[in-house]
Amino acid sequence: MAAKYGMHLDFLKEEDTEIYNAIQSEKQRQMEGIELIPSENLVSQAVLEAMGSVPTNKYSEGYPGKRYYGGNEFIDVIENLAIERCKKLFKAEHANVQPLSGSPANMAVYFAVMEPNDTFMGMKLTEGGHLTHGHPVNFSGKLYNCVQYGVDRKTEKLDYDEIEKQAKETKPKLLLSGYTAYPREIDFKRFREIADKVGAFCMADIAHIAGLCAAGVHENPVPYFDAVTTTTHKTLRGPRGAVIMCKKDFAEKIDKSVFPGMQGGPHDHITAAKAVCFKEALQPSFKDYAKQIVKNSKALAKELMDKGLRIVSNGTDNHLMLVDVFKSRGLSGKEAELALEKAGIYCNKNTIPFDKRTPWDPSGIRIGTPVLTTRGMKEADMKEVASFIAKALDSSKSSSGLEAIKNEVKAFCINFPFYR
Ligand code: DSN
Repeated sequence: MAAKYGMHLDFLKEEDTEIYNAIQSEKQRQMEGIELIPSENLVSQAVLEAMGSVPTNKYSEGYPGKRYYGGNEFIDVIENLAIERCKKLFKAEHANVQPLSGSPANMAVYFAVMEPNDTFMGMKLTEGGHLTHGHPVNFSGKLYNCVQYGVDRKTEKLDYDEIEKQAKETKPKLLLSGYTAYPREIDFKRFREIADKVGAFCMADIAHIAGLCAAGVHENPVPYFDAVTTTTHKTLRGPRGAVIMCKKDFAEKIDKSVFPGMQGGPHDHITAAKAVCFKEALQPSFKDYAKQIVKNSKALAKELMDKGLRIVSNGTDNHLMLVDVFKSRGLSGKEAELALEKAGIYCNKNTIPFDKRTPWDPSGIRIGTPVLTTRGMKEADMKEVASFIAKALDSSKSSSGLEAIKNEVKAFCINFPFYR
């Protein structure tokens, strides 16, 4: 089977062999391994080319039609295309495509609608939230009075009645629905209702599930939330970066919060790549891709459960799942991550709800299917992937056993080429 895309690095090869070699080795690692980190993906050649192009040379502080530098005629074309495509894809009233990444995107929204010490509500990091959702070591937990919600101890799923109760008690100025390690579908309508009941600004961070929302596979909160942030490089399959979408009423404040409030010159080559990514996600084939991500994820969860591995909340509705390796195999998340890595299978250690272990060496691992689906794998292939995972976990103490699995993984991956 032929690879889908090539990489053209001829000048780099001539000029800087060390970096060229490291990039080639990284490409080989990506192609020869099973990539299960659910926040990663493989971008198309068109996205790669846009990222490696000359808009990187330009300064363009400001917004289309109102820049602080000359010579932005074509950068305006690029940014306007990115904005219009983003709005179309997510049915957004307004889009800011300049945030450099997810954390600054969240920060820009907080800065636009809250004052220091205001109260906001977000999900606990250890139960599926993100650092920027109010963790004490992060600016969000330091600057604001953070009320953290979690999952129900028994179901390991969100308990919307409990969230409503907490919101009524604490009266947050902003209610955030956002997750990096939550495997279930979100009831965004219920979040909106809760926010309305307590008069909170209603925000979502859909970084992980943006591709699913854009494709209509999961509900898209953009049309009725006040503001929604997302990174562009996860299920959305674009360049590293982020966008903020919001109601027209908040557009000016949020734009000002991004620039001049926080950021300087936008990364125009990345804006170009975001525009390409949105165009790709608007194609009918992207809907099939997003559906297949979820089909693969459900198939993988079932196969792993059949092998006696406990999956948090007993399954998944989206692109990811949490495997309780400590309970199922007596391995810590760190030990499991390392064993899998030695077998050419990549994941990240992750806390599971109510974890008694530390985030540095927790009880679980987080795995997902966006990359495998991009490579063309289907449900039947998840059987193989699950076998490799289980075998590697069971061989965690045997270097030669893990090395042998790595060779099998490589032979399997050759059937799903992507970059030449
Ligand atoms: N680091 C990202 C993730 O892996 O989920 C979130 O920002």
